[in-house]
Amino acid sequence: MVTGNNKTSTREIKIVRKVLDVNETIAAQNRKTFAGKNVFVLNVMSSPGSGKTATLEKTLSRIMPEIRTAVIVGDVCTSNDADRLAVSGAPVVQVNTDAFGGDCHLAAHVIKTAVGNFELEEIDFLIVENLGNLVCPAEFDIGEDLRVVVLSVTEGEDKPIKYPLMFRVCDAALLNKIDLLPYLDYDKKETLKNIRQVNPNMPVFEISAKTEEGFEFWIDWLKQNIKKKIK
Ligand SMILES: Nc1nc2c(ncn2[C@@H]2O[C@H](COP(=O)(O)OP(=O)(O)OP(=O)(O)O)[C@@H](O)[C@H]2O)c(=O)[nH]1
Ligand SMILES: [Mg+2]
Repeated sequence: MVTGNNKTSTREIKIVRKVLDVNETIAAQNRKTFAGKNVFVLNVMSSPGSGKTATLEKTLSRIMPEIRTAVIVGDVCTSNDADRLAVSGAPVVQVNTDAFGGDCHLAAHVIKTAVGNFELEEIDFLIVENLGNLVCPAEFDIGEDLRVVVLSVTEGEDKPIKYPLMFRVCDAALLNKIDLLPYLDYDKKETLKNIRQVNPNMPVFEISAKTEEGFEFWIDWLKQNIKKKIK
């Protein structure tokens, strides 16, 4: 449904465009900075609670200390996720968007500021755990090299076709919580069909962040991508 007069709509669209244009400019600067310092950047996105932090806890334990990794994690409030991820020994910066209006995503300028907390020369790999949201984070380039979406089996089969942009912009999907499959009425084939409808060539890794089933394939793929950039 469209409400309001045309003038209002035009103004709103122009403002949104300007915000995204500014974001693109800063994202390009970030990308240049990361390339200059030889840092590979991963943006992890999903709806709230699908298992981003749990997946990253297990991922960090498999790649560190071989790959020198740092993490930026975004939430509206709390440092819960930073506390969990810091157990790995990786330097972690928590961003709380409550301080600037409760944004539902991490924008490029926020990443630019947060990165100032790290010595980039001492890092090969930067992981960004975005805010739990299947819409906004997909619209904001942060200067990353790789994007993954975590989708848990408890979210239903239709999320890829309800929130197609997220699945269009990501390079891979992690289908998480597969340890719960025996207890659910869940049609995995239908989910995979819906992912393929939006992004036909997207790799899908079926994983459990609880049991670590399927992690070897996800970690191999991730390492291959990191090694393409980091010499
Ligand atoms: N059974 C099962 N539970 C999981 C799995 N992965 C995550 N969980 C649980 O799901 C809940 C949410 O996990 P988180 O890792 O906090 O999810 P998140 O996506 O980081 O959540 P936000 O950062 O709040 O968006 C926790 O209770 C986890 O223990 C899994 O593979 N299997
Ligand atoms: Mg989390």
